[in-house]
Amino acid sequence: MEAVAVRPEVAGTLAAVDPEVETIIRAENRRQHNKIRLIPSENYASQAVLEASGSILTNKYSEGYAGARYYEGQREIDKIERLCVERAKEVFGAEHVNVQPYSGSPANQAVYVGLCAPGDTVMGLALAHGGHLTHGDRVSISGMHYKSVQYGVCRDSGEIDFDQVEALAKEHRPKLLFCGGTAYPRIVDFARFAEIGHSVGAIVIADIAHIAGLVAAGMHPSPVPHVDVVTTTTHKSLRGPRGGMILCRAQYADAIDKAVFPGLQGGPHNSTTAAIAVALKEATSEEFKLYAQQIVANAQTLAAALSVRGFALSSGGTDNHLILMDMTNKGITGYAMAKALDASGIVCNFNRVPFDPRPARKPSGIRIGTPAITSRGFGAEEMEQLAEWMDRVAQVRANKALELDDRKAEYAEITTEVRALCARFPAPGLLYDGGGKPL
Ligand code: DSN
Repeated sequence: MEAVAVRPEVAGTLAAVDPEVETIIRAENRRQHNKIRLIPSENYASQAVLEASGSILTNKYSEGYAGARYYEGQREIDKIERLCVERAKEVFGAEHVNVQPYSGSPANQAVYVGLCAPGDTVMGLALAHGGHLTHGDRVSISGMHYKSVQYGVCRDSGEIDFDQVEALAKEHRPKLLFCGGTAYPRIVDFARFAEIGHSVGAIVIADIAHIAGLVAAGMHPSPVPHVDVVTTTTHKSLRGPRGGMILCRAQYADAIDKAVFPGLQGGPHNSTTAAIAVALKEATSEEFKLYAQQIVANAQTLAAALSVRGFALSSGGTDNHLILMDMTNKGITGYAMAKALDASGIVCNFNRVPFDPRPARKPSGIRIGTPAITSRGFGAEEMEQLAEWMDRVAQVRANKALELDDRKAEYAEITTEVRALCARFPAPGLLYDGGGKPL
């Protein structure tokens, strides 16, 4: 029998079909290996998560929920979604879980759509104090379509100003009270938020996107016993694919599910659902518990090493995976520090610090975190080395006597040292050749 001719662009690998895209992915693979990635919301997903994420489940449409879809052919997809939901319920102890939100912002938007109406009053931590755009910031739909009241942190401690939260809650009686954030280095007192919110009749929502992995591993207190709804992404400290979840009490299940579909979204991304299920399985392992412990240990070691070198840490340190610091006392902006670090092989993001007089595009601070570097095995020794490099970079950037070329030479020297360290720590999920070199 003659072989059936298969069109090469269908049968071929990515490299054969689209070398342009393949080349870019390879370059990003090398970047993720060669750089020290300190953006606290990023990580390295495991090979197993990546496999599920890139699977043929992406070929299927599945509007609706398991057992009640609008398309036929859902036998396997229903199994995947049910498995994912059951694992999420078990990991977080939740009554109901929706695993379909495309990411964290759509998850939060579904809470607004499901649990309040445009024009209602909502409360959240201000973006400039460590909250998220979707917690009521004026440039986000959450601040445009709802009457947003924003609370902040105390100027002296850098911790949530609960007197303000309480006073604003009593004055404005919000329908929704959000807690949690994206640049808050301390334990969030979910019980206190719940007490305040419930005393004024608010539905209380905890956004645990950043700390979901720490909560899963017991390294941060869980909001589930206290609040009504929990939202999260799945790709930060939880180390899954890019996705979102909503956990809620049974009484809100129907409203949340309807808000996600058909309120906001069409078909769920089934390959993502499968990959979330894999990440949740990984999160129950002993190895993951040790990983989460090491994330916090590394962040605290790094915070101490930076403090000793005179860096001004927001709230004085960290309880979690994240450090926020003001570069003003080092004579540079956070923007300048982030660019200088990047030129030295160390990747973070510039960030406003609480009460920052500078604008969001050129703020005073930087935000760093340890989930990704902990995934590749960095420990206490590497944290000391990292603080040393960061100090060198800050000094070089602040030294006005240095010519640009001298500055670049210093950054290049640090980059070489960074690469040498990274070579000793292959990262999960990246592509390497037989000799351990990134492809
Ligand atoms: N972009 C995420 C972060 O970096 O924290 C929040 O959406």
